[in-house]
Formats: sequence, C-alpha cells, structure tokens
Amino acid sequence: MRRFVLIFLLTGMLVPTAARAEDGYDLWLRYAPIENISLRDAYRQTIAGLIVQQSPATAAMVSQELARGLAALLGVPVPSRATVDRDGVLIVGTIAAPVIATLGWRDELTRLGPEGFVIRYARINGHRALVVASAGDSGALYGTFHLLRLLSTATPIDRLDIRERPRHQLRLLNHWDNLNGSIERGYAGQSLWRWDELPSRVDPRLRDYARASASLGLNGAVLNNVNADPRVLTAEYIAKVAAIADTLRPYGLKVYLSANFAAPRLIGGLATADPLDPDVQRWWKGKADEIYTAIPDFGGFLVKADSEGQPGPQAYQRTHAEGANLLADAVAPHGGIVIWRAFVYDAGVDPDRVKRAYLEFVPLDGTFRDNVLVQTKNGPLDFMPREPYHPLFGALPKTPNMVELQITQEYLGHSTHLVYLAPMWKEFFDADTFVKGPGSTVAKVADGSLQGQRRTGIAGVANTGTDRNWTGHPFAAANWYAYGRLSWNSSLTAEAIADEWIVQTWSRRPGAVKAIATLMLGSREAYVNYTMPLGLHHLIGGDHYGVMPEADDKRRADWSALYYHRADDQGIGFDRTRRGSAAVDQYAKPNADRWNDPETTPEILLLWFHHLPWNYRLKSGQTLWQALVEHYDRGAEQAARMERDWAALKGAVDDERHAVVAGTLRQQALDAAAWRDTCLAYFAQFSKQTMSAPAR
Ligand code: BDP
Repeated sequence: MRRFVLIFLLTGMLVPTAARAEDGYDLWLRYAPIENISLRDAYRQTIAGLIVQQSPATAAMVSQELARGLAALLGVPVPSRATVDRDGVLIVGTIAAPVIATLGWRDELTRLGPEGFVIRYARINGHRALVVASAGDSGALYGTFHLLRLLSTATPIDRLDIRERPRHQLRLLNHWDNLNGSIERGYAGQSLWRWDELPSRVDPRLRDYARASASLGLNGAVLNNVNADPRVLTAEYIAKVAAIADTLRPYGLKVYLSANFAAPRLIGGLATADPLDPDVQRWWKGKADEIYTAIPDFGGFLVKADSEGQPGPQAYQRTHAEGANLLADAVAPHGGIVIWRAFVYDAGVDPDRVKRAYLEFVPLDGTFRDNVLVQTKNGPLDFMPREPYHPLFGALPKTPNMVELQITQEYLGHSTHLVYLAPMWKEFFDADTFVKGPGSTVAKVADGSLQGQRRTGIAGVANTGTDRNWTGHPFAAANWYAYGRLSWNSSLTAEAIADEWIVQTWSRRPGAVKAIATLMLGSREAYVNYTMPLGLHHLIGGDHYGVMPEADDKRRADWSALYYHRADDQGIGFDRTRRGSAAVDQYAKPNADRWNDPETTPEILLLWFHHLPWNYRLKSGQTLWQALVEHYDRGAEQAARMERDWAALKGAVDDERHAVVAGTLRQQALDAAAWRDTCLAYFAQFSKQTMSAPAR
C-alpha cells in the first residue's frame, strides 16, 4: 500500500531568506524575485495554494523545493491545502495519488514512464488547477523543477501543456574522486563526499548537490575515480557509500561505484582475478550481495580495464566481454548493471592511437550480457577541444553504447578559462554517422532510436568539488547545467540552454542576458582558435593546461604533442587517410571518403585527418600557414574581447561574482596570447614563414 502525505508547510519555512552575498552557491536554483509585477501577479493567481501527493520521502523534497522556490520568486508564501476548493491550486503528484487518479491520465502517464511527467491544467471540483503529474516519484520531482524553471525564466504559464520524458535512461555524473579526498582532473576543490567523516556524518551539502543534479533530471552518480582504489569495495567503504546513497535517494539519484578489476586479488585474498575462475566469480557474486544488502537500489559498476595501467581481463588472455560479463552476472540478480569503458589504447593494437578502441570493441559486439553498457568518450582520442565523433558510435549495433562527456575542463582551460561546452557537445550529437543512411546522427545512436538498443545512457565527468561555488569558475556551472539538460534532451540547443542558465544564474535583463550569451556561445570556438585550430590536437603536456607543442613524453609516444602534430619542413598534421593510418575507414561512407580527401574534409578537422604542406591552399585562398596564423590571432583577440565585454557588464550583475569572472578572464586573455605566441613561434621553425598577420 502506498502512503501519501499532504504536507502542510509552516509559514515560517516560506519566508524568503534575506539577501545574501552572491557567492555562486545557489547555482541556477537562485530563485531571484520576479521583477515583472503583472507576470508575478499572474503566477500568484495561478499558484495560490499547493497540494503534494506522492510517497513521503520525495513529497518532502518537492514540498520543500516549492516552498523555497515559490516564496522567493513570488515574494509570498504559498499555503498548502487539503482539497481543491478554489481556482489557483498547484497539484503535484503521482498517478497513484487520489487527486491525480480522477483525471483519467493514467495511460498517458504510464507511457511517459516513472521519470516522465505532464504539466497542464485540469478542472477539479469545478476549479481550474495546474497539475504536475507523473507515473513515478522521480517524474513528479522533475516536473516540479521544470515548473520552477519556467517561473524562474519568467515564462508565461497561462496555457501550459507539457509532456516530457528523458531521452537517455541513465543520466549519470562520473566523479573521479579519490578516497583521500583529491579529485583526478578536478579543479574546484576536494571531493564532496568527505570519505573520512562517513558514515557517521554526512555533509548536509550533499543534499544541495542532489537537489542541483535532480533539478536537471540526472539520476545517478558514480562516486569514485575510474582509476579505482579497490578499497571502495571493502565493508568499511560500503557503509560510507550506503550513507551517501541514503542521502541521494529521495532525489532520484542512484549510486554506482568504479570497480578495480583486480579487487579479488587486491582485497579478496585470491591468487587471481581471472574472469573464468570459479573462485573469482564467487567473490564478485558475494561482493555484489554484500553491496545490495546495504544499498538495495545500488546502480552497478563502472570499470576502466586494461587501460593506462588499470588491471583487466587481458592479463588472463580474456576479452573485455569476458571481463564485463563476470561483473554483470554478479549484479544481474539484483537488477544491477555494468558500464564497461571503451577508453583503451593499447599500443600493440595499432600504431594510431585513435584507431585502437574500435579495433578492440567492434569484434565483441553482441557478446556482452544484457546488463552491460559500453561507455565511449565523445571522440576517439581524449576530450580534446575538438575531435570528430568516436567511430564506435554506430559501429556496435548489438551493444548499448553509452556516451561519456567531460564536464571538467581537463583540456579546456581547467577552471580558469571560460569555455561553454554545450556547442561542442551539440556538434557531437548532431554529427551524422550515416550508418543507416543520412540522418543517422550520434544523438539517435545514443538514445537507442537508430539501432534499437534497449538500454541507453550518458555520463559526464563531473566538475564539482568543495569550492563554495561548486565548480571553481562561476561559468563552469553552466557546463554542469548544460550537461544535465542535454542528458535529458539532446535536441535542446546550446543557445536555449545558455539563455535558461543565464536568466536563472545572473540576471533577467534582456541586455545582460544577450551579452552573457554572446560571450558564452563564442567561447568554445575561441578556445579552439587560440589553442588547437584546424583539427590540431594534444598540443599539451604536463597537467594538460598550458601550451606545449614540443612535448615529447618518453613514457609513451602517444602522450606526446609531437606524435600528433607531426610538424616538419614538409608540413603539419596527422595523416589518417588511406595512405596514412587509414583511421578514416573506421567511419561509414560517405564520411570515410570525404575525410580521406583534404578537399572534402571540413576545415575544422583538416589536420586531424591530413598531413598537409605549409603552402596548401584552403578554400579561402589562404595558405595553410596563413590560416593557422589567422586562427591563432583571432583566438587571442576573441579572448581579449571576452575580457572587455565582461568588463562592460559591471553593474549589470552582482559585484562579487563579476569580480571573480573578471579575474579569470584576465588570465584567460594572457594564456590565449601565450598559446598563440608559443605555437606560432614553434611551428615557424618548420614553416620558415613569418608570423605576421594583419591584426598584429
Ligand atoms: C584522461 C585523463 C586521465 C583519466 C583518463 C580516463 O588524463 O586522468 O584517468 O582520461 O578517462 O583524460 O580514464
């Protein structure tokens, strides 16, 4: 029997909090008062009372969020009611709730699933009520956040008829958090989990993390680094993970763990981790049982195997599928899943690093258990500022292939550079793989609609940490936001997402919104221009922040900039045509043919696929060298302009956050100039041409 609660909110809870310094903590859930009086009055009339009917834990979240959001946005408390006794009651509930059950929406809600929802008006007891309804608790929570977003973005709501369901089933954040509190590629402080304090104390901040994630429709978090410490699977840590799971659960977030494949050996006392060994199989089953006893809704395991020194099945001459299936069988009885990463680049497989994952995984298509998803980075190299899409998208028709995006800006200026990533992700989703003819976009591969995969998912490597503003750079929060929104619906535009985020985060004034949006929307191309234009990639070394075209890593050739740009007296670029590494042939036609020829390769990917002479003529009539100079110049100029444009916004946004961003943009402009100067000076040694461009 489901229980329902009617939450009668104390008026005290509804008083808006006094104005505080803007430190970014509230993210996009800032709920600034609606300035437009007639719109505010219309909202107040439409939402003059509140009924929440769903299961208790989520009902509490929904009620609290509405109390907080509505009071702040509308400037008045919205009282709870027991019944619809007047016009202007907002009802939030699941199909099982008595008030929703009378509406006849059951079939529709069932079709939308437990995470989907509708928002529309209904007539109840002769009164007009606005209803947020779902088949499940999560859907009602997402619908609530959706409605609050409409109010927050000052959207008229007098004629709403919204029907939503997520495009991807798993919408996860991957936290690369280590057990000592550090975060691999994290630039916003330490791990939010505070492992040391768990399980006895759970940082209350985790509730705000969960709120923010749930507001975007995210439904899971992998808590630890893919370079996994096996100790996370010990009883001590399972208790800690369970405490986090309890905190995240009411917000619809499941927890997952990165598992170290050698755990049976490293913490289990076995002599082997061979997936075909019965003791190893027993060990994983026992481990899964132990975890599910503590966390009945545990999501499953994420595994990085046989990659960058992580252990895996290949040590025992077993395949990735045999490795994945071992863990999949252990979690299957509990409804768990295994996410097996395709980020592998064993040098023995092929001389060209970007070909290796495809060569290893395509032969395994169809051999994974039903509860396994492969997880593939957007590009075949490693989260570069620009890459073509990974050829594995579309090439695994019998395997769910989950998308992995990187929100943390490992190769995109850490949390110092303002780079809005949605345009980059959209470029990826919109790319046409042609695997089933024109229109076979990566988006359709990812959401399963192209090839009919039953499971779908998307993961984003998180950029959150203990910094007060969560993400270090105030604009890095836009990337968390955009990732979440795209994981829900990859057809949203980068422009629309930016506008939503800006209005909720900074200001509703159209002039300010437009200026900030312009800054954001141009930032990714600016970054590409001043770092790695025309398809160049991996011109870095060290910590992946600074410019290093000369990087020559003695540990591995494919960690060196030299390996990728191949600049010499003849020219520059990586020849991936049929005369070179033939990586082009991992793509379906006509992409393979187009990219095999520099004349038909998009200029933005030119040097990814081709090694071309310095005097190669581009469509513009410029030589390759001239174009390179122009791109670097333009990029540095764009960064300088971002600084100026932001300075002009002083007074249009709060001084605290304005100053923080101004400081980072100063550094960004300096870095951009350094990138330009270093790269041009370095490449000029080979091109033997001048670096002058009209702009300088
Ligand atoms: C690279 C990072 C490294 C990660 C690796 C991965 O430099 O820290 O461990 O990817 O995704 O981007 O496994």
